[in-house]
Amino acid sequence: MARKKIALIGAGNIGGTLAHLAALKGLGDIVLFDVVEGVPQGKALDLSQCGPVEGFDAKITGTNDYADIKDADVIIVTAGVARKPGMSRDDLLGINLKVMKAVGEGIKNNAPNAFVICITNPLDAMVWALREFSGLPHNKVVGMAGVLDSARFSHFLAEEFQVSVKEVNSFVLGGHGDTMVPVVQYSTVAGIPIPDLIKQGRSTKERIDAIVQRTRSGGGEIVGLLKTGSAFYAPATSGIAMAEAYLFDQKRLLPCAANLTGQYGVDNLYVGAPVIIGKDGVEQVVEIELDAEAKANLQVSVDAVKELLDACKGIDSSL
Ligand code: TXD
Repeated sequence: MARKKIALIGAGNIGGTLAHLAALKGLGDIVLFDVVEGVPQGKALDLSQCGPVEGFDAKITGTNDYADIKDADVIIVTAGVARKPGMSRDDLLGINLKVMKAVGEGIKNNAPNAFVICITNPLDAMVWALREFSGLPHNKVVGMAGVLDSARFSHFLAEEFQVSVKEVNSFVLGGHGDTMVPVVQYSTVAGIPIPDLIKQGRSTKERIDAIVQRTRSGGGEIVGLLKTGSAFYAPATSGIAMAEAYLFDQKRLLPCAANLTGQYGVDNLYVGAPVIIGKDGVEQVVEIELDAEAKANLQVSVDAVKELLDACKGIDSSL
């Protein structure tokens, strides 16, 4: 069987880490695309030279030409610019919208059958715009945020309860940003819901509330420490988990930014929700019963996403 082809649009911090992980995990041949000349080629050569040490034969190439992503099976998009001091949110939206337009057209013309995972911020707006510009079916375009946000939540919970991360299962829903909704009700340690563990005296509501807050500002905490960029190891790992669910038809139930069609009272909007990912991409959006607090928080998050989309439509009249 021919090797799968993984195209990574954006060869920055996350793009490079995605390529490294995809090669180590033997997911297929890898094409790194970027608008900057030399960077994808240089990273591809460096990564190729891991092959003899790690024992992988994946072909890793760098390019500035969309023709090279032809017939890719999976495309992960991290292309864009980060917000710089003095840049308004709308300035950033305008720049990254243009990037999504170019990427969407590149995908439409070269790899219309791919499963596309968008990581670029502001995530919920960019994944929606990328879907619009590429014209791919909604089930084949998905955004990565919930897997990362849940990983952060789970990491903090494992520390709190002093157990292996393997025992922790957690869910973060809604938009990617300050309004995300870590769902305590459905987060468990070895199947035991967090509220029950609080009742048992293993933690307190105040401590869990603090963890929820730390999860919400998890990206900012890392930016504050790094100063020159944002998190990239865990975002890349999370993107790869989604790619694997598709490539290996794993039917994993993962929180992803997916197009909702009435679920959670949301219609035709990309918002973080639990979805099943398998060989057909997003195969199902799973609705879970939320308590009043989570429901209200999700509404705030959905409203924030809607506001972002309205801003996008104001910037690009073709949307
Ligand atoms: O949970 C999440 N979704 C996220 C999102 C978690 C962490 C970071 N998140 C966002 O991912 C972040 O805010 C950025 O929007 C993306 C990529 O983050 P990364 O850390 O990889 O950014 P870099 O290192 O700046 O890389 C971006 C690359 C860089 O090499 C640019 O030259 C390239 O994107 N770029 C382009 N590539 C292709 N096409 C176009 N038009 C283009 N413009 C810039």
